[in-house]
Amino acid sequence: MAVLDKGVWYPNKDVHDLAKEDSFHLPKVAEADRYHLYMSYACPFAHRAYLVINLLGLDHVITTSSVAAKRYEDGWLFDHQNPDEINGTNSLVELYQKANPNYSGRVTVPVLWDKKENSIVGDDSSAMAMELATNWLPLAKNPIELVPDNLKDDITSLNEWLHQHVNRKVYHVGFAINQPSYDTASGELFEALEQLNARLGKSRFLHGEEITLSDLFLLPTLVRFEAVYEVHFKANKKQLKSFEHLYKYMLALVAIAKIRETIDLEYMKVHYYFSHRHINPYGIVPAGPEISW
Ligand SMILES: N[C@@H](CCC(=O)N[C@@H](CS)C(=O)NCC(=O)O)C(=O)O
Repeated sequence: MAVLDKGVWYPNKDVHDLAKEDSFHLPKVAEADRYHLYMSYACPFAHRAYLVINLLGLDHVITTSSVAAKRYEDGWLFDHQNPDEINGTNSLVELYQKANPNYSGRVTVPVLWDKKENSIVGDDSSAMAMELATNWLPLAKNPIELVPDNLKDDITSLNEWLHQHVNRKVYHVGFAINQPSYDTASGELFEALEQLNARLGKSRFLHGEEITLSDLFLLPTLVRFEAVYEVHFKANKKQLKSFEHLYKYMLALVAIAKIRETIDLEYMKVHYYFSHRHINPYGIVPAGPEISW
């Protein structure tokens, strides 16, 4: 793990070794032309916030940009293709240091940047996606109610379940360092996928016939599955394609143009295979698989 400790970068220090961990507070009020979302096309957590912005048509009020695909010991970087046009920094570490020179904690995407206060106001994707989908709805060009009042509690609890059993679980499978932990994580992940497949056999989306925020939590993991998780993370107890309802559901979602344009499979592959040298020592990026969607 890599962290900043009182403003100093440690590429190999664990967050649990920090004396304090700083957090940020999301703005209470939506405001146009004030915030910028730093994300990575590879990150399934950042993808949640990016999906909400793009699908709801909030892109005219919040600008977004990605960090570079290749990650080294310095953490997330910016480059010519993916520059930091807001602050002109070279890395996300620099951005966190600029926001708080004494910051302690992980340096992660997504980051919501306040251009007025010159500071970070959020780095928790769950809270950020919920905030954007609700408080920002009046500013949306395409105001889909992703969190209807009567479903808010169900959506919040399913999002948490998806986070633990699916979104993070693939990392437990991929980063397992012994056979029993791999077996356990893989068993739990595929059990969760079975449950979701059964659920989607009964309704079009996770909470019924309309898309909700929970679908935007599940989708980021599904779209990375074939290109990355099945091979790089050995999450191949079964192929995603064999989950009939889950796969059809993914295809229906990626057929929506505003969703499809948030997905960059080539970038994802470069990020994961090149950057995780502990599980892919030579950083070779595979040629396949061919993905037709
Ligand atoms: N708090 C975060 C965690 C997001 C996260 O884990 N992002 C990963 C990329 S997928 C990251 O930036 N990791 C860098 C690190 O942990 O040093 C969230 O928004 O859910």
